[in-house]
Amino acid sequence: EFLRLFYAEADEPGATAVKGSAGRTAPLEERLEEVRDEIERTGTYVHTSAELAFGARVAWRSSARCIGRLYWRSLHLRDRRHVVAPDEVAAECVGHLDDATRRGRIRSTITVFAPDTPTAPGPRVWNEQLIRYAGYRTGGRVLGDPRYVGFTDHARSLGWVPPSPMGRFDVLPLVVSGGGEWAEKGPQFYEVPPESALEVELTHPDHDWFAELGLRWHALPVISNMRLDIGGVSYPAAPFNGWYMATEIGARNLSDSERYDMLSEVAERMGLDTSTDRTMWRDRAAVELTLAVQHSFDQAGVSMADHHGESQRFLRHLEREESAGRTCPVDWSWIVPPISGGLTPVFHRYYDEPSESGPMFRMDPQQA
Ligand code: HEM
Ligand code: NRG
Repeated sequence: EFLRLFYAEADEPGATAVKGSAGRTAPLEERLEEVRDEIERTGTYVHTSAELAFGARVAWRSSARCIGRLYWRSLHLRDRRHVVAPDEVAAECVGHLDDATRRGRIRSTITVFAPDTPTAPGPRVWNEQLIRYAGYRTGGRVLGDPRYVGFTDHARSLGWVPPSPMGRFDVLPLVVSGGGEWAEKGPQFYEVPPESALEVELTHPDHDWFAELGLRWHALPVISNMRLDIGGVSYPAAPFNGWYMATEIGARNLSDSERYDMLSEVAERMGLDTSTDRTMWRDRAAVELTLAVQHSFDQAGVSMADHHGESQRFLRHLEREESAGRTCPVDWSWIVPPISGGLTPVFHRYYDEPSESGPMFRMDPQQA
């Protein structure tokens, strides 16, 4: 099914970008024969680099929760299928950060490590994202990101020592287990070099006091705990990134009561009446927080989408997919932004339901 899709789309006009630079490809029937034969002999088969790049791009195109899919053809592939040793996996993850960040001119990038095979598992990255902040339980409260209290404990049990003094934005180490012969060894931790984790300090365009909150966020969202499945081959480690949309940080990570929970502090600094929900102090604070995120990233020259522009681009993507004769799976509850939903065009319609076939990213039950 995958190979037929690859060959069908590679023959479409404008598809050279999809096919990659591998040049001449064997005709479909020849390739199918070759793959059947390889599976007979080895129990699996090896994708050509053009197939891998296409598969990764189609996995992005199929991600029903992603609003950023218009540029799915531009995903940059780092083919690291030969890498299984944990030291090298960690080094390549840092290489990914450097290649993708480009001092703020972010490039959508995926690094694909060795797949699972019938004889050996591929390597694994246990972090949810390559850059995340530690959470420390201190008495009844949490310092840092409460979402990562469990992961932080795990890293410490492996020997990781937090910075002293501990802070609200301490970058967690990478936790990696190797593939192949390394698989037995169990996970090891690796510090992320500070110069590879670009961060933006948050300020507000109108409120000078905002900087005093001491908030910041990392520039690059690199999801590293999703498995990439292409044509029956499963890649357990395939970290990928695009860039942030401001609402993800402003209206969720810094606002959610289970995360940094900043709304009441922001509202109080704004001088709002927080004694009743009916003053809508939460709503007003969430907008200002998101505005501060957008403003700060823009000032720092770090790529970032806004929910209005990205919603429009997403509808263009839907039109294009329709013109290409494809359905586009969409999960409404993830696509509609967490603030001002009804002010964006993605709110006001229904979509095709997500399907479970073709290349895709999926949450690993072991890591979910
Ligand atoms: C989810 C935006 C690039 C795959 C999302 C979400 C947003 C988003 C806002 C929802 C996140 C949430 O609510 O927590 C963007 C933007 C991109 C981009 C602005 C800029 C280029 C990519 C790329 C890939 C990708 C390059 C893969 C190659 C996904 C997947 C999810 C997702 C798999 C669902 C994650 C989950 O289930 O937790 N994206 N994205 N996105 N995106 Fe994108
Ligand atoms: N909300 C998460 C990130 C999820 C994916 N978002 C992206 N992906 N923009 C957070 O860290 O806030 N991407 O590949 O660009």
